[in-house]
Amino acid sequence: MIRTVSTQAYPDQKPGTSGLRKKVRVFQQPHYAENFIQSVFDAIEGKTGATLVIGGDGRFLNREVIQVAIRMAAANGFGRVVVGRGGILSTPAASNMIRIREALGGLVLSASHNPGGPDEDFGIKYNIANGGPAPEKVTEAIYARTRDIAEYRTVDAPDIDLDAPGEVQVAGMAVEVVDPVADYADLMERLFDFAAIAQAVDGGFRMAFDAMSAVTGPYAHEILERRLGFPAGTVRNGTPLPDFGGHHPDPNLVHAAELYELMMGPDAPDFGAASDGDGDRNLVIGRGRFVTPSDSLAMLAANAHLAPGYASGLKGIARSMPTSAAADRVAAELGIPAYETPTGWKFFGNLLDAGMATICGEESAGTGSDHVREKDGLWAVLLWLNILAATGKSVDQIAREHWARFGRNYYARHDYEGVETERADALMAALRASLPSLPGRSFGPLTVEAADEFAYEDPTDGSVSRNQGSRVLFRGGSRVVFRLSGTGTSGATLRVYLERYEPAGGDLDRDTPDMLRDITAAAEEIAGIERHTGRTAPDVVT
Ligand code: G16
Repeated sequence: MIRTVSTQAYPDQKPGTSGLRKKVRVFQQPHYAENFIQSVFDAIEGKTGATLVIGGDGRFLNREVIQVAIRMAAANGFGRVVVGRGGILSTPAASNMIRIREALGGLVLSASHNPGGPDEDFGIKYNIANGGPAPEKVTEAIYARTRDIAEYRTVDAPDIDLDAPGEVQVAGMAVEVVDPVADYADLMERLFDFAAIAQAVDGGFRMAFDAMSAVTGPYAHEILERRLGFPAGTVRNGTPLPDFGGHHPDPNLVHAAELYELMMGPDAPDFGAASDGDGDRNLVIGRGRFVTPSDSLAMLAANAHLAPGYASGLKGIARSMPTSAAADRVAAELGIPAYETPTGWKFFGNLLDAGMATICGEESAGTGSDHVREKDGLWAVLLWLNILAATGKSVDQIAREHWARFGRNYYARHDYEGVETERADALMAALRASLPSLPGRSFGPLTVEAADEFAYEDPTDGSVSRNQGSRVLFRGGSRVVFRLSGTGTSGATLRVYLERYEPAGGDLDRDTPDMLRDITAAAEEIAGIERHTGRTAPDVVT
């Protein structure tokens, strides 16, 4: 019954910031997906009889790879596969499913916010038993296996009907097709005060949610419209499409421009939000007020106690290094620890498991908590809704009051996309080499206080991750961080993170580009972006 298929290793299957992400055409090479899935199975122990969760964001190739993965799971000894109906599971819902089904792990098929379709992107990520992305030691073992794989195991069995809920057998392994939404929606209902939000809706509170034709559509319809009573039409682009309707399912001001226009316009509803391809990112905009992801983390942390799930307070707050320090100020005031990790949600898992942190967030539009082990777009939206309902305040009011209390971290990220890899590497190498000489030097009105290459020692297991971005800290709390993205699929993306701290009582409601002008100029001078890349301006500013 089990068939062993000979294969040849591919040299390019190194998982990035979040799993293996490549063009669909790359995944369509013979045995490409099979090699990676077998390498995952070979790198993990305890498969015999275990449960595996499989689901994805519905993008092009999702269903095909799920069928492949089911057959391979049967051949590799799993006892049960739990798969979302239609092949759908948002990333946070997959994380929840792994936890509640006590699965060994899960395959999450997604390239997140990257576009989908035959010429676009696909991805496979392995999550471990805590529901979170595999830590580096696991992804390194997977990568090592991809380098010398010579065969994979599968069974001869027909495709299962992914749209028929219920249980079937595949070569002696049970496959359960489950409702992808219900368990997740129930979890949200336990964490948040749905009655208070529903009452606000009754009182005329209005919102717009853009699901970007991606995975959160069914979740948002169920939670926002059915359970909370927002009128039909609140959820826009709510049907997941294999190519996301040709759009880029990235909830930022560039790709969710329509929502932004609406929220800044005369007929803006009270609250606007969007989520990405796989449902783990969020964008939050109040009427006339955009909230940066870094600020959103800080404001959510400062007000989380208003939601029933967090009424007893937070144990700690964790953020990725390039995320602004706004959350640290909240942690200091709450008297709880603040952690600074490398970019990548996988670094939060140990802190959450150890009960050291409750809320985590990243500048890349990700926020979440210990309810699952992934960032969670709708969770962030619901916590905002809970806070707005409990306080009766607007987003703008919450933001202004927050800055008046903690000061404001003006923040922007400049992305230079599709840069030739060698040029980007040369820029980073030159920058790294220059770091020791920077302290004491001035760039316009700014003087460098410290400059280093960020390294992280995990406080729970002592593992060390080096080369996680170059940071230049200026006197007074401003800084610039440079790193190359680990999620792109063509060339290199240079990310430049700019931050300026303005203390309480200072200029708290100014234009961000104005406030960051000096730092932006210093970043160019320090890294020679134009000299190395030929680019005079970023492609995306978020
Ligand atoms: C992934 C990771 C995040 C990370 C983001 C950007 O998000 O899970 O932790 O912040 O990529 O990473 P990079 O700067 O390396 O491109 P997602 O939503 O793409 O899974």
